[in-house]
Amino acid sequence: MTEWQRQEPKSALHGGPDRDDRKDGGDGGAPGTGVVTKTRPKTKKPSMYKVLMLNDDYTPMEFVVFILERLFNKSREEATQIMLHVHNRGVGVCGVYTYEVAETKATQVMDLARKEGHPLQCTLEKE
Ligand code: TYC
Repeated sequence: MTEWQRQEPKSALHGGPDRDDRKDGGDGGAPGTGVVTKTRPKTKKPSMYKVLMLNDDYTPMEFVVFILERLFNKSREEATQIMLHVHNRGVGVCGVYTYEVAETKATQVMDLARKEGHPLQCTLEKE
């Protein structure tokens, strides 16, 4: 389990780098008479970003399906559904990732498309 997934307070008995084991309460009192306190490190879930694919009139359907299989690990069936959704509705979700992964995927889509002479475009949307 990663740090940001932890829901329960950590036991003071299980020390980490943030452990405060000053048993005198930090007040300089008699040793062994203080209260053991425990602070949790401030951790946050990473923000997630949708990679959105936009429709256009020129990119071949088969190329879009290929991209969804190759870069977004979709099955042929799932890729075809997403492609048709984008074709019919104008925009669709390819996947949801942390920022750097989403940015990289969107760039890879557009680089591959441009190499093949297709105008396919992707954008990111914060969830
Ligand atoms: N509209 C394109 C066509 O008819 C197919 C297409 C689908 C293009 C999805 C882009 O994101 C896209 N050839």
